[in-house]
Amino acid sequence: MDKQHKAGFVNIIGNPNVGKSTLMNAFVGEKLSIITSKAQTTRHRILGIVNGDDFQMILSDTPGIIKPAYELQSSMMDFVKSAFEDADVLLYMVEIGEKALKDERFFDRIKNSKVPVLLLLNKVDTADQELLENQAEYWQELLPTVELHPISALTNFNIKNVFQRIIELLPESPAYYPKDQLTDRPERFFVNETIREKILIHYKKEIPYAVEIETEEFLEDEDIIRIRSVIMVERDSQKGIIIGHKGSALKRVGVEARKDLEKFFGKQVHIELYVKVNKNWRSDARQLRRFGYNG
Ligand code: GDP
Ligand code: K
Ligand code: MG
Repeated sequence: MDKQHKAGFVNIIGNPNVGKSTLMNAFVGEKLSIITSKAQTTRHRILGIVNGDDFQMILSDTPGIIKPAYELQSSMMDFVKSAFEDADVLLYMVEIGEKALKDERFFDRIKNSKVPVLLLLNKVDTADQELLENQAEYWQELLPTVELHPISALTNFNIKNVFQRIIELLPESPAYYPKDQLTDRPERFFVNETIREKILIHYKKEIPYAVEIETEEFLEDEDIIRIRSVIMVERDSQKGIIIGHKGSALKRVGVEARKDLEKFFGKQVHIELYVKVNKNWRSDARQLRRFGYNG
């Protein structure tokens, strides 16, 4: 091998629903991050790792840029802050039609970033040529020093070029993780996120934001994985809604999560779900840490 090995951390930031998870998945080529049409799905810092013979790209999909309103969200802001600190390349993603943030501090951060920033204008598949040109001009005027790339994470438009450009920008470094490792999160985390995705799809919006999931058991046998997960809610009334009439709603979550997990692990999965009331998990800082928000 003549070429030097490159490796580094690539952080994707941007508002909810601009397509960060979709881009990460396009890069990684595996469904490691949770994608839904509702905002604020990705509350954790998830890493996907893309390996080549002479590179390793470690991607993190940070939550959206959200103003701190209560503790959970301020913990999310910490992730956004750290995106500027531990990245080797920063991807600032915006979507067609999006107006720039009014937050001057954020814009100054982008302009003064010591880390190279690529501005990714996503969802160009939804725009005609004129709109695309307008949008590109708009962003280029706001951030003249930042390299702009129009992309479509969904249809893979310009994804290869951006990928190559990121590799160019990565520093020379040995790999940080073993090359056969797809994610640094344990299987339980993936189980939790899969269950949470089903809850996001099937319940009205106040429910998903009131739940937290913990997988208490993950036992892998030769041909079956046995999983037991608890869905934590804040109130008894929410418990009732989650369970549904004669358990039908909870059953649907379990069946759909099982199907996804069987696909992902390539094995038969048995999943047992139950619901527990745990008042105020949201504002309890210790609880937040336990669920992984602070580290
Ligand atoms: P995130 O919140 O930034 O992680 O956004 P997601 O990746 O979850 O995407 C939010 C929604 O936008 C989903 O419905 C995606 O399918 C959709 N989306 C993402 N990228 C594109 C794109 O390039 N074109 C179109 N038309 N939709 C996209
Ligand atoms: K989302
Ligand atoms: Mg996301």
